[in-house]
Amino acid sequence: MSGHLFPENFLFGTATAAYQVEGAVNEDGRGTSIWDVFSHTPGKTLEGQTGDVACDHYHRFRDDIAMMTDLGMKSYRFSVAWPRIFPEKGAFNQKGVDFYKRLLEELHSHHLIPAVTLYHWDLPQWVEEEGGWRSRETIPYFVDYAETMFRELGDMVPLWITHNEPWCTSFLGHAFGQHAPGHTDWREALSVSHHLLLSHGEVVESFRHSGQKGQIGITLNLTPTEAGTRQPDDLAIAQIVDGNSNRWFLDPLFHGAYPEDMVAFYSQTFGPLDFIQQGDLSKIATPIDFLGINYYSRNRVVYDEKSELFGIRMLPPEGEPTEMGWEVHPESLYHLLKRVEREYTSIPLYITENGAAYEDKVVDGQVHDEKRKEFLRDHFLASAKFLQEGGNLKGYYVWSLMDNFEWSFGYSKRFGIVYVDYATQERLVKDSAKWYQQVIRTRSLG
Ligand code: IFM
Repeated sequence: MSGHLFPENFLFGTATAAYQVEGAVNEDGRGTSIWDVFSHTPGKTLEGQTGDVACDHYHRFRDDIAMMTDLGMKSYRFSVAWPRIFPEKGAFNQKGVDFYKRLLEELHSHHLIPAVTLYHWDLPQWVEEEGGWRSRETIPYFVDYAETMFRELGDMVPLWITHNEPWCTSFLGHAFGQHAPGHTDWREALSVSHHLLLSHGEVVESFRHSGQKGQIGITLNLTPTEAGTRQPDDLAIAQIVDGNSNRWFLDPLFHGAYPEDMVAFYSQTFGPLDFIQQGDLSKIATPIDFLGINYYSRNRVVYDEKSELFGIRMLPPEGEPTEMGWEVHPESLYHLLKRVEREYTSIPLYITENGAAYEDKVVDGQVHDEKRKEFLRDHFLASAKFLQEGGNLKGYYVWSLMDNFEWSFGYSKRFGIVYVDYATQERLVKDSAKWYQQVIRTRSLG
């Protein structure tokens, strides 16, 4: 393909999240989040690493924005740390809001368009102590926080994202125990997924009533799932995995109903889903302005009666995986975008995250991250194909602007297109960032 692959107003950017980059966990009145508690609990993260300092973005955001500007970025996706705004129950913290005002003003002065995520996993600990996302009572707290943000920052934010990857909050956090708060109860995880979706719907409703000018959507991590063979058992298990990863979120948001096969499967396995109340589904399906998609890899699965996870066995990746062990499969991004368009919605789509962790080496002050460049090129090509076929894709955020705290993996996985030396906080622009700069400038892939 040659010429301009991306339209002139295409939003090229990078993404980060508060707990992964900000640091400054005890500054300006920030309260404790579930990730502070989790990462400080022995055995929960690699070598006990925490986000206490992270990339020190809280203090270095001006330099980081200057760097994004030099790289020609059009947009920056970041998240607000809820515990900076409401550190304790009923306590509003103006200093927390002021930080995000400074950040937004700096972005505006550099003509960078902000995309702001309200919830990227750092629940205030006081909310967790009242039952966290397991409790329906958390929804009004989230609505209150969101309304505060709309009021305080609304003039400066054109794109709002309610939740980032509710699958992770629900299942990594409450079924697999790998994320905060580290629970291992599937029934709980299902109630969490419902409360997250419902809180999303209520926040969208409230956003509409507020008369805000911006747009609002949600970001899902979607993982295309294929059966390893055409055997009925394998096809059936692939259907369940697809139901859990993708349809459990897409169906209620766009069709106003949970998928029937999954409702049957979950209620047979875990008992009645009585946390779903009359009227909830229509709230969840409140129309949104765009859908954010985070895409990293695909799943291939087979049925294995020995597997304790409902008979699911994941097949190993084909080809060389990334440092996360994830298969590299750009074709699945194209098929995923087509599926969302065919089965769910024609509203604008954004790839709100895509990227790869690879082991990076600094040689003479340079990082020649060929694999990441190739990964990004192939995924950009897949999305360009979707665009050329008339797909409604409006932007693409590479995960991540810079290396950062990769949750339970600590600092061991580097996703950045900018390298961070954690000892000095020095930033080094990797080759992939220089390549991305050319992509943005030429709107083609060279
Ligand atoms: O680092 C995470 C991010 O917080 C959410 N999406 C996936 C990324 C890579 O694992």
